[in-house]
This record gives sequence, C-alpha cells and structure tokens, in this order.
Amino acid sequence: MATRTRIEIDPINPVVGAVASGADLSRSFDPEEVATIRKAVLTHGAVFFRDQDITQADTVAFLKNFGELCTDPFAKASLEKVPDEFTVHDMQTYGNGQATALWHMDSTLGAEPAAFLTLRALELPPSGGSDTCWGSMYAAYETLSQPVRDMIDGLEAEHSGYKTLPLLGLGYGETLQQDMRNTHPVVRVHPETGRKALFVNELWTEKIVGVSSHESQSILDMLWKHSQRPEFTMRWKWQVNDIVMWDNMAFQHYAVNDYEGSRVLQKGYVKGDRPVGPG
Ligand SMILES: O=C(O)CCC(=O)C(=O)O
Ligand SMILES: [Fe+2]
Repeated sequence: MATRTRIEIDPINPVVGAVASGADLSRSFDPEEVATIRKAVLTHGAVFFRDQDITQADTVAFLKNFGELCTDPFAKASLEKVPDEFTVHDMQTYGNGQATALWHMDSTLGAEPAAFLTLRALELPPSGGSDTCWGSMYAAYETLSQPVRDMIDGLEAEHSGYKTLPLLGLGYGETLQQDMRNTHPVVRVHPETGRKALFVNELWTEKIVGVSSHESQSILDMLWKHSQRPEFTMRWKWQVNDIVMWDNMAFQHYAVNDYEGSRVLQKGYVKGDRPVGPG
C-alpha cells in the first residue's frame, strides 16, 4: 500500500499564518489528516497550500470536511439549501477593491458569519501586486490593557451593510438574503478554542450599542487602529493555484488594492454559529 506524505505545517510568524506541505486537495483526506488541518487553521488562523490545480468539486469536497457549506449573506443565493456553485464560486476581485481594502471579517452583518473560508488564485493581474493580508484578533485582544479588556468584554456592536454594499456596487434591499443588521459581542469567545478574540471590523461594524455616537466612534477607532498593527498580521504574495483556508471567527483580512487588470479568486464558505461573548 502506498504511504501518504505526511502533512507538515510551517508557521509564517508567531501569531498568524502557516504553510502546509504534503497535502493534495484533489483527493479525500482521512480523519487524522482533517484533524491536522483543522488544528492548524485554528492555531495559525490562515493555512496556505501551494500548487493545488484542483476542480471546484474538489474544493467543495475539501470544505465539507470542516462543516456545512454556506455563502455570502448578500449573494443572490437561496436561503434554503445553498447550491455548490454559490458556495464555491469564481470571483473577479477588481471591482471589490474599495470594500475589501479595509480590514474585515467576512459577512459579520449576518446572524451567523461564515466560520471558515477558502480562496484559491485562478488568475493574477499582469501588473503584479494584489497580495492579501491576514491578522490575528486573538493577538489584538490579548495585547490590550486589562482595563480596556474589562470594558469591552461587556459590549455589543451592531454590524450592517450600510457603508459596504454601496462600495461593492450593491443595493441594500435587493441583494440581501434577509434583514442584515445584527448585534454581536465586541469580544467573541471562539466556539472551539475557547479563546477570546476582538470581533469588530472596519468594513461591517456600524456602532457600539448603548453608548453615545461619539463614544462609539472613538472606541471603534481605537480598536481598529490597535488590531491593524503589523505585529498581528502577515501578507501573502499569491501564485496561481495557491489556496488558503482561514478561521473567520478570530482572524481578519485585507486585500491590497494596488493592481490593475483581471484577478480571479475562487471563494468557498463553511457555515458558522451565532457569535457568543464572554458574559
Ligand atoms: O481579494 C482578496 O484577496 C480578498 C477579498 C475578500 O476580502 C473577500 O472576498 O472577502
Ligand atoms: Fe473578505
């Protein structure tokens, strides 16, 4: 019997990112391999696999190892069972540049934002550039002072598409699957690791609940500025057929909008839970 190559995980820096080698995403994984990948994603936040010349169906099968599939809440997909072509779909990214060049977690305007996401590079721009960055919201939370952590542990924030959907060229009413204004804890207790992560982002978070608009904006500006420090982040230079899987519950990302021309990424989604705070 042929022995399989062991999956090796090499961290990119101490708080975010790892490169996985020895994994071929076109074949099925045994439970031990799935556990290795899941643990790596939970630990390092974003795990990159190179040279994955795979089909959309391969990505769908890979994602199903990690949970039920879903799609973006503002995609024109059915609220019922989401077909595979919506859950893993090709995405021209050039037109999204204004929205995704802000640090964010995906779909936090929804009640149950995606738990895990994948992106695979299908086509990269001839101009070069177009890197994507990831940042640890565990590291961001854990480096705040104790008095600030104590204050934000009890806060909630409203997330909506009011500023984002226009940046994506989408109207509010016609594209959303359901009413998309949701309140989430400012600090999320990760459902699997139990660690606390900062859970506000510059793309979707509208305001802190129960404080004045001036206080809300000041608190959010402070948290965003802090969470975006380079020490909590990494930057990935794409090659065609790189695929990343990341933990959207405790890591944010940012698409560097420095390119021109066509760039196509294939995106996939694993459904998440309703975020829970420390209280
Ligand atoms: O274009 C990228 O690199 C990432 C885009 C993004 O943020 C997203 O699709 O959610
Ligand atoms: Fe995103």
